[in-house]
Amino acid sequence: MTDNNDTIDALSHENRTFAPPAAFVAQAHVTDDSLHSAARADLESFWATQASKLISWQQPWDTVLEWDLPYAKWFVGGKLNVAENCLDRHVQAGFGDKVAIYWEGEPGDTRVITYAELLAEVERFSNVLKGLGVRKGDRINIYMPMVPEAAVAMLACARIGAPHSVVFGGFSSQSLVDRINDAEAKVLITADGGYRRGEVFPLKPAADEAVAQTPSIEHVVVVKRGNNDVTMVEGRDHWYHELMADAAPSCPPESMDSEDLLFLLYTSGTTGKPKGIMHTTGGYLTHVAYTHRNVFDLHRDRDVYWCTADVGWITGHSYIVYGPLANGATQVMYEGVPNYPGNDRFWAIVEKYRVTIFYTAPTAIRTFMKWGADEPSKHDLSSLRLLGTVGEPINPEAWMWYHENIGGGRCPIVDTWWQTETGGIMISPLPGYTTTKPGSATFPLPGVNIAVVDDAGQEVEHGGGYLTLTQPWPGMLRGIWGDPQRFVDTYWSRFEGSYFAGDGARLDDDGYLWLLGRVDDVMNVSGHRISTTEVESALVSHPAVAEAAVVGANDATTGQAIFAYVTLRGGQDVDVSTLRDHVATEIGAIAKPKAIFFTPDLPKTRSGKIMRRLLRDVAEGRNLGDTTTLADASVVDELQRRAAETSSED
Ligand code: 7RM
Repeated sequence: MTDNNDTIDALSHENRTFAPPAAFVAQAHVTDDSLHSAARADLESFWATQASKLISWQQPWDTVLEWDLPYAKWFVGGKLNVAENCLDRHVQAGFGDKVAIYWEGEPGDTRVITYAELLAEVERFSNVLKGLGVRKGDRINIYMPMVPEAAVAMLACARIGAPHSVVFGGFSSQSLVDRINDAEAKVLITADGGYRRGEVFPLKPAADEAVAQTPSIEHVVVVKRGNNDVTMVEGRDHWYHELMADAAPSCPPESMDSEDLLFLLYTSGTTGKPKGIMHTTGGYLTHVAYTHRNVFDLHRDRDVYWCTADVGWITGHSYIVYGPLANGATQVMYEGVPNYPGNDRFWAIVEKYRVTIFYTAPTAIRTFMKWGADEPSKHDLSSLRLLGTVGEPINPEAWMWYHENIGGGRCPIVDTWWQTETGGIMISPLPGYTTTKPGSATFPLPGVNIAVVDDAGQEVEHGGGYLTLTQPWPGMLRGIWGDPQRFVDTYWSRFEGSYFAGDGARLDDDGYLWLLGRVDDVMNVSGHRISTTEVESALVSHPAVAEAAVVGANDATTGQAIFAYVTLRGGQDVDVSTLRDHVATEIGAIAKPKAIFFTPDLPKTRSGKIMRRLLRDVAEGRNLGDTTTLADASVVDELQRRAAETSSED
């Protein structure tokens, strides 16, 4: 099923165990089986309890769940507003002066924003959007650096019932065009630029390029951050601070149906076209609040939480904006990279704000390992009490390094498995209850039901198979924007009656789950999902390229790295760096291939299918297995020769 069964075997036979430390258990929300047994006894009433305990409803629901596979509706008939849950109710409960966001700019500038201040800003910006003609149901695009205004924009959209579609600031203008046009967004919220690795990266010029090709966009709102030169188009473009200065201060939250669309978030699938994943209101908010509270053991009166994701990804949506704010958390938000001005920036931030809960990606941890344990040891990290990871499998070595060098041996680690589509965490330890094993995401959370199945869909009790979700859950995607058939085909057709996650998984003898990565043509580079087809399309769109095949090869730091094999059109010539830049222009810098090999032919089967396994073997420097099904075996010799002499670039 996967190419690296040896690694997988080694991984899932890891037998060190870590019971929750007594000091942690003594204060934890969850220390026993009670949530699990409640969920097992009655799934719907379990989730209904969470929804009424954690969320404020303007009107109660009539029905907890309507399940017409694969269409779920949660808390049907219930009314609520997400922004009201994240802001107003905390202020009304007397927490207006509590810090919501400690924001740290990359250059070292800071802002401290209380719940009352955040609410005031969101109310004003809600009125700004209304003033630009935005009405309930209109889609809004957001293309921003990691500044508080990104969260303000999302919450203002939620307040007035206008679904947002955030596009990661590292994506190209072409990616922005595709996403805006697919959603037919009316307004684009962006910034002049943001800070990254000590320099301003401009966003507005990319936004301008995009908006030239997006007929639905009527207005562009620009936050001033980078102070870089920008062109403002009269009548279309507006400075955020100017609009805010004139906006009315109060804006009542719109009453939203539990199943109204809250946001779209585009994610890569196995084709060249990203999918607009649809998330709705009541179920999503319940799921992220429940998981944020219990997986991170949030105690809002004393914790300082920090998730290092970008708001452009689902982790930023669920565990920077909606989950933490719904729970009234105090959190750190950081604008820049981990190595500016030095390799210890994250640890300086942990020390400065006395961060207690820290959530990051395995790729970051492996990078910190490379930088050495001296970096964290320059700082007092004793405030930390819980560590989390997300985005890709974490290897036991990285887990142990994190545990020892960041967690000081005292912090439980929650390895959280979930997806853009699941909305929130699905598989994770409960830190006050679950005994962990380094590298295993352990067990499904209470309220989540999974099965590992074989090719025929039969449940596997021990060993490897495909990860499926067997019951609906509140945060689940409700569809793919504009493409209902693709929703059914992608997730609900492979295994009858279950959601297919696209991941391989293995159950060890103790029933622990080991996530093994994607089983489809989706790569995972530094925790970011990138489709092989998307990169291939980008390469082929260059006039010199005839054909391209892209694979994700194992990489010690980034999990996978993108390797591309390219054949050129007759008489054409192009160099590697031009092609890499071309991919960055088409998709974004994160999709730049690490290596590009030019080859006169691609290895194909007799039926014309590109042999990806073989290309991965070449990329990973392995001996090639059976090549007898190849149409032309000499292609392979040539490939290996070229791979051996081409050294990969940065
Ligand atoms: C949250 C997020 C989803 C894909 C998923 C997996 C991989 C995520 C883990 C993981 C092993 C984990 N959303 N993945 N978390 N693999 N262990 N704890 O990352 O939509 O961008 O990606 O990421 O392959 O299908 S995502």
